[in-house]
Amino acid sequence: MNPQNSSCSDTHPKGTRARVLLSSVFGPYAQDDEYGSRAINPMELYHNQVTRAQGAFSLRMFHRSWGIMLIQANISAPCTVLDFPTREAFACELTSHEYEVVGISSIISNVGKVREMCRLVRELSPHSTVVVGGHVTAIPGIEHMVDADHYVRGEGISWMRRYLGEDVTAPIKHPAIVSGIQTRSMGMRLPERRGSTAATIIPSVGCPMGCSFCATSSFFGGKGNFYNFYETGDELFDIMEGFETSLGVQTFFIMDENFLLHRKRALQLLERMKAAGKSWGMAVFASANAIKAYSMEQLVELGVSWVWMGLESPHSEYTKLKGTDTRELTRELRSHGIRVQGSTIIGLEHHTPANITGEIEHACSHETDFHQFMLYTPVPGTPLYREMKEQGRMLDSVDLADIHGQFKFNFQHAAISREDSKRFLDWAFLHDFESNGPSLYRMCQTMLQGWRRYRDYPDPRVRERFAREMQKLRTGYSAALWAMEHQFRSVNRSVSEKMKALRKDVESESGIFARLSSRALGPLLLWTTRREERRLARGKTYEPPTFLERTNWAST
Ligand code: B12
Ligand code: SF4
Repeated sequence: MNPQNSSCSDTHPKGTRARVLLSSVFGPYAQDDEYGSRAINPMELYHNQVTRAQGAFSLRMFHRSWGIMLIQANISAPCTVLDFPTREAFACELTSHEYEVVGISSIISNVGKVREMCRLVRELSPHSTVVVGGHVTAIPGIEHMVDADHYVRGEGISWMRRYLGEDVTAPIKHPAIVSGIQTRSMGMRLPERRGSTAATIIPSVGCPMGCSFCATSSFFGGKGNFYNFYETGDELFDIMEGFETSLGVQTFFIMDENFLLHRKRALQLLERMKAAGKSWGMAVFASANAIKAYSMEQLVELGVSWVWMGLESPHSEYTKLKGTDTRELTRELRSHGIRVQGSTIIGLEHHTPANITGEIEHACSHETDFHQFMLYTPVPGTPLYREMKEQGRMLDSVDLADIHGQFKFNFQHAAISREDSKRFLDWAFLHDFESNGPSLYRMCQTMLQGWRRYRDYPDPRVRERFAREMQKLRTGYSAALWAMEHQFRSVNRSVSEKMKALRKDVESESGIFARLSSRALGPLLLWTTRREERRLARGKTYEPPTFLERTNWAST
C-alpha cells in the first residue's frame, strides 16, 4: 500500500542527464556546536540510545545513510552520494563538480545543518536545485526555516525518479549495504573481514500499526499505511541470495519497522530458505503481537536471531502489546537463542515521580539482551504532537536539536518535570546495566541457551547456524566473558559471579580451546577495556568516516 507521496509537479529540464549530489548532514556529530550537533547525540545506534551507560562495554558502530543509498541505486542519472561529510568536504564537492540537483537528507534534530547546507549550495553552486528529504520535512513550516526548492515528504525514490523523468513504477534495486561499520567494544575494533558483518535489507518503510508517538509510521502515511519495496518472500530471497554471493554474508539486518507483521511474505521466505538449504540468520524489528503469530520453531527456522521489540510500559494501551506478557515472551525468546532488544518509553502519560522507578525496574526485570530507553517525545508530524499542540502543552522554546529523546522532555508532562525526565532516563540506563550486566554478556547467555537447545535439531540449517554462534562463544566471546567478570567485580559482585558461571558453562561445552582462549585473550581484553574507560573519562568520542560514491559517472 502506498501512502500519498509529496507532490512533484515539475521535472528537471535535463532529466536523467542532470547530475545529482545526495548528502547526509555534515559532522562532526558527537560534540556540542552551533549547527545542532550534541555530544549526547552521536551518530551511533547503540551508544546513542541503547548501551550508552555501559562504558567500555558499550557496543559501538556506525550505520550508513540508507535512504540516499537507495535513491542512488534507483536512478540512472549521474549521482554522487556523500555520506558523513565534514562541512568543508560538502563545500568542496559542490565546487569540484557541477551539480544540477543537490539532495540533502536529514532528521528533525539536524535541521540546523540542513539550513547551513542549503546556504552553502546557494552560495557555491547557485544554479543547483536544492531538494530536502527525510524526516526533517515533517517540521511544520520547514519552508521558512531552510532555503530549498523542494521539500520531499515520505518515500523518496519515487519522488526522485519522477523528478528526473524516470519510470516511477520500475522495480526497486537494492544496493549492497554492509550494516555496521567500524564496530568496537571493550576498547577493541573488530576486524572487518568479508562477510563478518550482516547485510542490511530494507523491505519497506513505515509501519501500519500507527502508534501515536511514532515518527516512522506517521512519516509514511500513519495508521494502516506503509510503503512496501518488496511484496513477496521470493523477491527478498533473491536479494538475500545475491548478497550472500557478493558480500559473502549469511546474516541480515532486516530494516523494516515490523517485519514479522507481514506473515505471508515471511513464511514464503522461510519456504525458499528451506528449499535452498540456507542457514541464514536475521535481526528483525517486530511488535509483540506480530511475534506471537509465529511458533518459536518457525522463528528459529526463519533464522531470527535478534529481535527489537517495543515493551513501552505494562500499563500502556498500544494495540501491539494487547494481551502479551512481555517478560514471559522475552524469557521464551531468549531460551530459544533469540537475542531480545527491548524498547521502553520513559515519561508516558500515566508515569509519575512515584511510579516511574517501579516501571523502570519492571522494564529491567525483563532481562533483555539490550534495552533502549527513550523519552516520550511528541515529534513534529506525529498524531501525539498534534494532540499536545492542541492541548497547549508543547514547550516551543526547546531547540529542535535537543528533540531526540535522549535529553529532556519537549512537552509539559502532567506529573514529571523536564529536569526530572533526564534524571529518570539516565537512571534507567544505569539500572539496567548495573543489575543485568553488559549487553555483551547477556548476548552470550542467549547464544549458549540457543546452542544447547538446537544443537541436535533435525533441520541442518538450524544446527549449522547455532554451531556458528557457538564457535564465536568458544573464542572471542569467552575471552570477553573473562574480562567482563573481572571488571564487573567492583560494579556488581553477583553479576560478576554469574559471568564466571557462564564462562565455565561455555568452557565445559567447548573443552580446552575455550579455556585457552579465555586465559590468553581475557587479560588482554581486560587491559584494553580499562584503557578505553580511561579514554572515555577523558572525553574520547567516535565519528564515522566520510564516504563518497559515484554512479553512472563520466568525469568532465
Ligand atoms: C538507521 C537509523 C539511524 C542511524 C543513522 C545513520 C545515518 N547515517 O543517518 C543511527 C543509528 C545513527 C540513528 C541515530 C539517530 N536517529 Co535514527 N533511525 C534510523 C532508522 C532506524 C532507519 C533509517 C533508515 O535508513 N530507514 C530506511 C530508509 C530507506 O528510510 P529513510 O531514511 O526515511 O529514507 C526514505 C525517505 O525518508 C526519503 N528520503 C530520505 N532522505 C532523502 C533525501 C532526499 C533528497 C529525498 C528526495 C528523499 C529522502 O527517501 C527514502 C526512501 O524512501 C530510523 C527509523 C526508520 N525505520 O526509518 C530512525 C530514525 C530516522 N531516527 C530517528 C532519531 C530520532 C535518531 C536519533 C536522534 C537518535 C535518538 N536519540 O533516537 C539519532 C540522531 C543521530 C544524529 N546525530 O544525527 C528518528 C527520526 C525522527 C524524526 N522525525 O526526525 C527515526 C525516524 C526513528 C523514530 N521513529 O523515532 N538513526
Ligand atoms: S509498532 Fe513500532 S514501528 Fe509500528 S507504529 Fe508502533 S512504534 Fe512505530
